[in-house]
Amino acid sequence: MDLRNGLRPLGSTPAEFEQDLLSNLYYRRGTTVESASAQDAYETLALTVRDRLAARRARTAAAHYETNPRWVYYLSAEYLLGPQLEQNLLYSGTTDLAPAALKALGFSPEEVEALDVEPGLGNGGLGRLAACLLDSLATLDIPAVGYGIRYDLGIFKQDFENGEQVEKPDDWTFQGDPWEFPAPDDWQTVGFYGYVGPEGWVPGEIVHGEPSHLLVPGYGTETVNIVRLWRARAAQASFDLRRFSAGQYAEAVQEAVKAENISKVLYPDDSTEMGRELRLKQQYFLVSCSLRDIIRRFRFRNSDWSDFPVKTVIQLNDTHPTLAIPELMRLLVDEEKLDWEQAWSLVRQTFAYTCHTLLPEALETWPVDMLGRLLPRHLEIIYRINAELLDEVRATFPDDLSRVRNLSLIQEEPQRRVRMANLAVTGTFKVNGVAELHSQLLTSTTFADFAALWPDKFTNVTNGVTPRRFVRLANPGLSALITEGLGSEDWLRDLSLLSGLAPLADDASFRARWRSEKRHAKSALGLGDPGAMLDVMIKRFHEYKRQQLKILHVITLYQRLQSAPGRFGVPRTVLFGGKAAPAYYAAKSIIKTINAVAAAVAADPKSSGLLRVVFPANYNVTLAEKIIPAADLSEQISMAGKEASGTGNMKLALNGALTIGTLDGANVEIRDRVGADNFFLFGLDAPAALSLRSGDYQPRSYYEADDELRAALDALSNGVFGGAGQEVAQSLLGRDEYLTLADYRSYIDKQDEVAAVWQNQERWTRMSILNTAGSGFFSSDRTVSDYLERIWRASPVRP
Ligand code: TH1
Repeated sequence: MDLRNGLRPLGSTPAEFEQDLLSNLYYRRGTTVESASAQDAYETLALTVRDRLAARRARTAAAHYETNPRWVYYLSAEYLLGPQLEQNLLYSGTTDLAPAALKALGFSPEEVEALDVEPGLGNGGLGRLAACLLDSLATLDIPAVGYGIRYDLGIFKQDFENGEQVEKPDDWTFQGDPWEFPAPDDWQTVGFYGYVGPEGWVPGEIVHGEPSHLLVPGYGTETVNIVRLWRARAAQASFDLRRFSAGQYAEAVQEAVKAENISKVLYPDDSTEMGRELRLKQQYFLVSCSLRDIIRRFRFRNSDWSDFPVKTVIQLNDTHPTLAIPELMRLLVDEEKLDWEQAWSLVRQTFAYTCHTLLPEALETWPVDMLGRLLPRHLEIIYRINAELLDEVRATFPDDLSRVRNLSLIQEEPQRRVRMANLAVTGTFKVNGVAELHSQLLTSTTFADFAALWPDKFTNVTNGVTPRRFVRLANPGLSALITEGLGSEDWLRDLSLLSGLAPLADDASFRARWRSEKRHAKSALGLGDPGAMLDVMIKRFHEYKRQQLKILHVITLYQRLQSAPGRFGVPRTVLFGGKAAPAYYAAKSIIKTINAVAAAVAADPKSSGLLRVVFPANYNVTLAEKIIPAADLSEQISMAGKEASGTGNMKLALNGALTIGTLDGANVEIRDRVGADNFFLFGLDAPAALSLRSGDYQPRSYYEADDELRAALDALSNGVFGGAGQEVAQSLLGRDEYLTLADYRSYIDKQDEVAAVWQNQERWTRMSILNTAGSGFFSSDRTVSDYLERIWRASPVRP
C-alpha cells in the first residue's frame, strides 16, 4: 500500500537526493546554498534523511492499525540513543548519497556530520540497553513503543581541570533537534499533591506532559517504530493571572517555571539511589503520561478492559517506572470503576519487571511521608496491595515473621519507606535478571523470599547489543572483512552466523587482514604507535567496577620500568573512559589519581614507546564507537557478584578485543562462548568473594605479603600521585570494600600472561577472531527473541 496520497516518492539517485537537499534548504530551512552555514547544511541533511524514513513510518503505523496487534511498551527513565545521523543514513540507504550531495553543493561532509549531537538521555548501560532493545524490536518487526523523558539537559559533559572531573551542562537541543517530531496535540495532564476526599483524589498541582517522538527504524526491514519522550509544560491554569495583571510578571510565571523543572535534567547517578522529591516527580510524570497514552492507543481498536493484557505488555526498565503499578490500579478502579479484584488481575497480567542490579544501595526506596504527600491516593493503593500480599505470605508460610518483614512493601526501620523492588515483583507476572549469574543471584539472595513464594515468576534474559551500531557503523573496515569472510551481509540480522568465522582463524592471510583492520582503527583514534597494545577500561566510575585495580596495575608497570625493566612486558597504551556521579567523592578521587598517574608516566622518558596512559574526557556513545573498534584488550574486572551483566564487555568482544575479567555478570557467558582458552580469567569467583567479604577480611595482609603491591600502594600513600591518590590508598588499606587487594596478585599475573600472548601476534589474532566468532549470542536481536519467548509473547507485523 502506498500511503503517499499521490505525493511523488523520494528519489534514490544522487541527482534526486541533491534536489531534495536543495529544496529542503530553501523551503524548510529558509536559506540558500550561497548563504548557508554548516549548521544549515546539517539540519537540512537531517530533514532530507528523515523524510526517507517517513513513508516507512506511515506504512508501519497503517499495518499496526490494521492488525490491532499485541503491543510491547518499554518504560524507561533513560535512553542513551547515540548519534542519529550515521544510523539513519545507514538505515535509509543513503550512506553514499549524502556525502556526495553535500560535496556537490559545496559543503564539507566531515564538518557537517560533526554537528550531529547525541541525545545523552541516560547514564550508562541501562539507558544504552533500552536503545539497543528498541533497535532490535524494530528490526524484528515487533509493534513496540519506547516511553521516556525528554530531559532538557542530558548527562553532564565531563571536563578535567587539574585532573579533576568538572561537570558542564549538556544543553543538547541548543541548536534544536532535527530528528524530533513534536506532537503537542497529544498532551496529557498529570496531578501531584492534594488530598483524597469522598470524591477521590483531588490533586493540588497540575502539570502537562507534551510528547515528541524520534523514529526507530529497523535494519533490513520496512518497520519504523517510535520512542516517545515527554516534556513537562505548565498547565495554563498555573499562570497566576491576578498577579500577571497586577504587573508582577516574574512572580506570575514562577509556578510555571517550577512545573517545567520536572523534565529539566537527568539525574546523573548510575547504580546508586538519589532520593530527591524531584526524581520521584519525574518518575510519576513518565508513568502517568505514558499509561494514559497507552490506554488512548488501546481504545483506537478495543473497548473491553479484559482485552487489555491480551493487547498490551508493559516492561518496566528497573524500578524507576514502578509507580505505573499503583497508577494503573488508580485509573482502573477510580476512573474506570472496575472492581479492585478485576483491576488487580489485569495489572498483574500486564506488567513485567527487569532488575539490573544486585547492589543494595541501588534498590530504590521512597520515604512513606514523601510519597504520601506527593501521591496520597497511590500510597493508599500501595497499602492495600501490601495488606493482601502479607495475607498471602502468612497463608503460605504460617508463623514466619521474618518472611513477612522481608517481603513487605514497607520497610519499617530506621524510617518507613516504600520498597519499589518489592512493589515491582508483586505487581508483575515476570521478573528477569540481565545475565545468567545475575538472575541466579537474584533468586538466591535479593529476591530469595519472593522466589520461594512465586517460583515461576523469575527468569533470565541475558543482555545484548545491536551489531548495527556497534559493529557495522562503529567498525566499517572490520564489517567489510567479516562480510567477505562469511560471503554475505546476513550476519547483521542473524549474528549467530559469526560462528562461520572460526575456521578463518587458521587462515594466515585472513589473520593478516584482521590485524590490519585493528591497526587502522587504532591509527584512526590517533594515539600514536598502533603497534602498542591498546588496553581499555571504558565504563562509569564506580568502586565495585574497580578502576582502582587497573590503576594499581599501571603503577606496577611504571615501577617495573624504573627498577625491573626485564619484567615490564610489552608496549601498552592504557585508555580509561567514563564519568563519575558528581556527588560520588571516592569515584572522583580515582579519576583524579588516574590523571596524575598519566601525567607522571608521560613526564618520564623511561616510559617513552613503552607505556602511555590516556583518559579522553566526556566518554559517551560517540566516543565509544571510536574506541571499541581499536581496542585490543577489554578490562572487565569488577568484584565478582557485583556487575549485573555489563554490555561494554560484549561490544568489545564482538570487535575482536580479548577480555581480561572476573567471573562476573555476562563475562561468565562470554567466556563460555568464546572458549576458556581465549579469555583471560582471574580473581575470586562470586561465592569466594562473598565468603571473604562476610568473614574477617584483612586487606593489610595482602599489602604486607606482596612486594609489588606494597610498592604501588606506598607510592599512592606517599603522595607521589597527589592527595587524591592518598585517599585511594587509604580506602584500599582501610575497608577495601570491593576486595581489590585480594585480587591484585591474580590480576597482575594474568596481565603478565596477556603480555606474553601479545608477543605472539599470530596467536593473539587467532584468539581475537575467535572472540568475534563466539560472540554472536550477544546480539540484542537474540535478547529480544528471548524476551518475546519468555515474557512478551508478541508477534511480528510486517508493513
Ligand atoms: C546497569 C548495570 O550496572 C549493568 O551491569 C548492566 O549491564 C546494565 O544496567 C544493563 O542491564 C545498571 N544501570 C543502572 C542505573 C541506575 C540504577 C540501577 C542500574 S543497574 C540509575
